Amino acid sequence: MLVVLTGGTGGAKLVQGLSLEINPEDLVIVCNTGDDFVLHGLQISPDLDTITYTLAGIGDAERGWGIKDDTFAALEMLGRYGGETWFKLGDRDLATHITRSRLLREGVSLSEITDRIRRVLGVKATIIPMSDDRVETRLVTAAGEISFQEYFVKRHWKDEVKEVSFAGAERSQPAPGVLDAIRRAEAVIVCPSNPVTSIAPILAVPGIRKVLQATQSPVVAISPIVQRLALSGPAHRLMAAAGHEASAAGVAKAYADFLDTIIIAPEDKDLKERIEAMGVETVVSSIRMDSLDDKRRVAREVLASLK
Ligand code: FO1
Repeated sequence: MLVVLTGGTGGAKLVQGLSLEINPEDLVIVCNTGDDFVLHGLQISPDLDTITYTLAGIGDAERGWGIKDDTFAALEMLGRYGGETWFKLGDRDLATHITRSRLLREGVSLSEITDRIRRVLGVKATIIPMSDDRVETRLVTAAGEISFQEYFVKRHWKDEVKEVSFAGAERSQPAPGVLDAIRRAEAVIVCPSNPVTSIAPILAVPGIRKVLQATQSPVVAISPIVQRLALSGPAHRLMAAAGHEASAAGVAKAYADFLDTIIIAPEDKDLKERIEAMGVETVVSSIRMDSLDDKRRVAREVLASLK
């Protein structure tokens, strides 16, 4: 069994590749929920949904989020009522948020709801939120403190970020099964997700970092940064805000206390020596995942690095 730590879009590409290269029943995916928020009175969990829809084969691969061929009639009507329309919730996607919100109100945990949704959608891999408790990624900007989705979607990651924090993390507990899965895993894979807003929230849940440090099994990460730029999104800017160098070496350093191997892009091969001096084995390989073939090839590269 392999454990995968992931956020949404970037991580979903590797998760999809892995699910096609090994038996998906052997995958336990621990997913960031720091991006979760409430909109229209509904509990939205973007990363859980992106991973679930991708593995169910209904995700919109081009956008990287939502359901393919979804329509937006409800959103248009919500706008007419004066509701917020900056976060594009599709009609079919809304059914997921309505169901999740109803079950949460009935007292069902987020991890149980996530498991029910993935089973209904025919996903064979196990998907677990990092925690059933509310942990919220907050960003301090010149415009004040805002949530991740306000920063990312509403304000198009234009603000300069001074600080990133995870409200509620210190009181949170890992969701049932997370620590045990990491302890029993043959290997742990850290996806090429944003180290600051996708992976750091997972690591901020008490206990998770400690079991990663303690495991004897290999832990491998794929750099989400190539030549100081994120493969997608604002990871390079947020790395600097969180006090890390915005490079594959900065990613290796952020994870060095539990990481055995990092896979970096050929453009960054000059960083290999510096990263290996941190005690992290460095594999140089193409890590861009634009096509399904790329996703499978990177997945095979990750699996080969575990041997
Ligand atoms: N990202 C956007 O850039 N714009 C959107 O309107 C948007 C809507 C959306 C709806 C449902 C969902 O599950 C995800 C959605 N995302 C959207 C993606 C999301 O904001 C981010 O990709 C993740 O939170 C980052 O991992």
